[in-house]
Amino acid sequence: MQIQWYPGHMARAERKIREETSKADVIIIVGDARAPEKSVNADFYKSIGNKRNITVYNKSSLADPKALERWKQWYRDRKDTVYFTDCVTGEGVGSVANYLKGLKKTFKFEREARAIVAGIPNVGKSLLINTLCRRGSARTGDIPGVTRGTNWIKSDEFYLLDTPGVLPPKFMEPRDGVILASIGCVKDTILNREDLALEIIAFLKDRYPALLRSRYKVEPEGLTPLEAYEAIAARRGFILRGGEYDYERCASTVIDEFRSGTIGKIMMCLPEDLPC
Ligand SMILES: Nc1nc2c(ncn2[C@@H]2O[C@H](COP(=O)(O)OP(=O)(O)OP(=O)(O)O)[C@@H](O)[C@H]2O)c(=O)[nH]1
Ligand SMILES: [Mg+2]
Repeated sequence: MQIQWYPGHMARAERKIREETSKADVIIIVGDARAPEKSVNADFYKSIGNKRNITVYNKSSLADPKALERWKQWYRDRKDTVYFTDCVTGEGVGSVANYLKGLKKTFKFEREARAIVAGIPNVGKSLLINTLCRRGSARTGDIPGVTRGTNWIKSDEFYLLDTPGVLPPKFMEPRDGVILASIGCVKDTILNREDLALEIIAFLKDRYPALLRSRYKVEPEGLTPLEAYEAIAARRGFILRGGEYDYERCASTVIDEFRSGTIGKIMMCLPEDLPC
């Protein structure tokens, strides 16, 4: 599947973040807990220089708990401090708040800690800010590209900068684009939704066949991904007047249900999938 996007507005957003860096004490890099390592634009943060940073993987309630535990162990083994949060359940958000409050004490700031909240699109940066600040100041929404400019949001305890999502100028591996599109970090207008649905079904068939069975009552064993796609369309009655499958409607259903966790909790990649 080919994914292309116009990097102009991403480059502008990167520039804005760079401009604000000197005003901040720390950068909070937000990724998606369903794709650790793959959902952070590591090269960009390295290029900012020596700025203190922490990584927060959000939406942890949508992640496969067993696989998530393996990632947590992987980070513990590497002695990397990584936070896993969920803004809907509130899990882990208090730990990030404590870290920020601790900065003020540790460094004896006379003012509240200031953090830039940055990351790829749609991972929940703005909702994380609202949850941390206990207010609804930052605009949120379930499509990538909701936040357009940078905006400092103040609470009594810290200042947080909301920033637009930034994707890397190119993916390390072609599969990375599919991973990020599957979890909703790439605008749907720049990809083919039917191709994406097929990729999602192939992934589920490979890693989570039980979810295809339980959600769509389709037995994927022995079916190609396309046959499984058509079986889902048939099960759901997505048939056009001439008897053709309604591939488009089926794609929308599969993509939406996958991203929202309606199909089930998933993990897009495991530590052993990383290139050595
Ligand atoms: N289940 C779940 N949904 C979340 C969580 N955090 C955010 N969301 C939802 O994910 C969508 C994106 O959230 P935003 O906060 O707008 O994401 P963003 O990273 O600021 O997105 P851009 O500004 O477009 O880059 C919204 O529909 C949120 O309600 C979370 O922890 N769990
Ligand atoms: Mg936002």
